[in-house]
Amino acid sequence: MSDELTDEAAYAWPRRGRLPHEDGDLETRWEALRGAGHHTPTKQFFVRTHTNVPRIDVSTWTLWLHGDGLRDGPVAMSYDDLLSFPQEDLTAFIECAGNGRSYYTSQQNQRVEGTAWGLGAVGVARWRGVRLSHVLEAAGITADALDVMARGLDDPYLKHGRDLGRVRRPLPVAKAVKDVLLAHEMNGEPLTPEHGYPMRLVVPDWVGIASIKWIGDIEVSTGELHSPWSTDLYRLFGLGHPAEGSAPLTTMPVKSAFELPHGARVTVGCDHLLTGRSWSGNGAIRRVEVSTDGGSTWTEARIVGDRRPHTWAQWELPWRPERRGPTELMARATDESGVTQSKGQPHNTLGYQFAAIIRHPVTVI
Ligand SMILES: Nc1nc2c(c(=O)[nH]1)N[C@H]1C(S)=C(S)[C@@H](COP(=O)(O)O)O[C@H]1N2
Ligand SMILES: [Mo]
Repeated sequence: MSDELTDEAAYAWPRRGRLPHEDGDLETRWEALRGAGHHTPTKQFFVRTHTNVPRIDVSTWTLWLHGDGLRDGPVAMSYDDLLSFPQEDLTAFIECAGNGRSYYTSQQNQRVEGTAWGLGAVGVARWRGVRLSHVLEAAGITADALDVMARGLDDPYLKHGRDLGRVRRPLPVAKAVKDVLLAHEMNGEPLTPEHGYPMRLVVPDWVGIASIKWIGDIEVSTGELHSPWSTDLYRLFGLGHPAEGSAPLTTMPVKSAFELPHGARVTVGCDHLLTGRSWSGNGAIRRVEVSTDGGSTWTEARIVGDRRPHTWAQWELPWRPERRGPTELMARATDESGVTQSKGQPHNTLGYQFAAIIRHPVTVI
């Protein structure tokens, strides 16, 4: 069995680069991850930016910490101050809350608002930086601090003409001190401008909006903090949800994707190796099953390499299609918490957290 598809026609679509969306966001092409190693190459990592990409000079940049949750008042830390803390590496995915949004429409015939992502608004990188807990301790965080709120240095965000201010979102102190990284490197290089240079938060397992890029300040508060990104956005709205929306979204649910273009053509009677990745904010992936007949029968895929929390599991399954014509590939994963991807996803108006099984059309020729 070769580890390449025998049919090169399956890769007639561009393998490199990213798919641009109307609003300027860039989506990773899943087919380009085949053979790419565990981490998403930085040049292929999706980009989600609300406004602009600020150009920041590290020699004058500081991180400003402030708020009533600091014992001795505001603190400013330079880039070098932050580099003097112990450095840590973390392999973790960042995933937009709206990843998979287009499937509400294409699979469920529902209207949703926001970037029409396929499944490529997720990426895994090796992040290097300092633990936010160390920085907060050094800044004198009080025992009764409840929330922190990081804010970006990108331009204020205008939504339907309303100025929502700079991108910012509260994070409970409990999560902030548990496993959040203040990262300055991505895959062994300084962060690129589009991914948050000089520093960004990496909030493992949570909605991507928590991982604030181009961080400029952090408010530390003994009371609850709010921003439009926790009240009007990144909650579930619509039928079946409270009028004010669900609780602010946190952990990303279990998902799976094939490293193959939608609409790929594969040759009948030949050996193919289906490959893909599954990930969950609720822990490592326990099991992945694949169907090549539109969900009638399922076979367990072989997990290749490690199963770890905060990152995806890679998997493969040999396939020799016996009949010509269109079919649908499906993958469904089960995560450490015991949750398995299911057939449908309850609707929400902003199209967040689509985690149902994706029907991946291919044609056997
Ligand atoms: N300052 C700032 N941080 C931000 C954003 C932004 O627009 N401004 N976008 C957020 C969203 S919605 C996501 S999904 C991730 C995307 O990170 P990436 O562009 O590095 O993939 O960054 C988050 N952090
Ligand atoms: Mo996002």
